[in-house]
Amino acid sequence: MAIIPHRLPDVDALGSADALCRMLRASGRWAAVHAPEVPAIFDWALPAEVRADGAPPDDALRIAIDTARQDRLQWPEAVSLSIDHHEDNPGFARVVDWVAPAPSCTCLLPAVAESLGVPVDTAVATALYRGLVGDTECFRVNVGGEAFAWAAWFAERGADCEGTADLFWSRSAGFWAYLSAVEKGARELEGRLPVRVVPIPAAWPDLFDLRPYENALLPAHIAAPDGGVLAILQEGRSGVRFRLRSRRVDVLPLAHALGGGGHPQAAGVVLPGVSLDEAERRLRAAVRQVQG
Ligand SMILES: [Mn+2]
Repeated sequence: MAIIPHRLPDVDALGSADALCRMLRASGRWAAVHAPEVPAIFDWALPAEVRADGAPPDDALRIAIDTARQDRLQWPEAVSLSIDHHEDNPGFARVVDWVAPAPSCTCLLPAVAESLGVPVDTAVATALYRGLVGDTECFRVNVGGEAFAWAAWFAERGADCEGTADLFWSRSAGFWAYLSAVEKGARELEGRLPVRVVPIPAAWPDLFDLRPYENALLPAHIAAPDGGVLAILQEGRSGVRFRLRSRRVDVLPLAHALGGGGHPQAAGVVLPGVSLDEAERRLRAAVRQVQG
């Protein structure tokens, strides 16, 4: 079985893939994760022993993980099964789509272990816990009783919470300097839907010598405006990545207007080939569209 996460995979996608692979192997099946794209900052989230090189074998059953749309998969051909927690997943698997709302995709996997009749060992519990920490941005978004209950469940099964805390929580001097520079560049868009725009030039993460995962934690440190949306526009080598966050406003309509998706409190999109200025123009147009 070939497990395929989405492009630009995050810790939830990689942790879900890692855990699912271990469960399938424990049940006596051949399984591997086919993820040619793993960002260097998340290399720790997908151990070498579950990775496979190249395309999935022709006779492998393909399983999509943590992915809302088929064309977002690292291998975008048809899949037989799909396991995902995104509310806006339309269902694209040939055989079974298992799409259920959950704080992270890893929260769906204990049920898979149960149906396969395999235990959740410490390696699996750690991968599941890491996915939950990643998708809730260290228990700050999509968080509540359900997320805490899963955290407790993973911890009870031996998840390495301390090690995970080190991976996610340590901050370098460069990070604080980066955050300070990022804050200075923030602007407010006035309107019925207040939007705080935070543009970040491509050179900055290297300039400030960020550590693994620090950039991904950025949204947790920047406040959204009252009753409004935080929009972080991060310039990369090939375009601009939008991260949209809010505590009280559903950001999905705005994400959809930009061609993206995600969750009501945390959504995003990557627009290839656009500059920061163009990204901001597109954001303003999308805001006008959702304000009606
Ligand atoms: Mn996820």
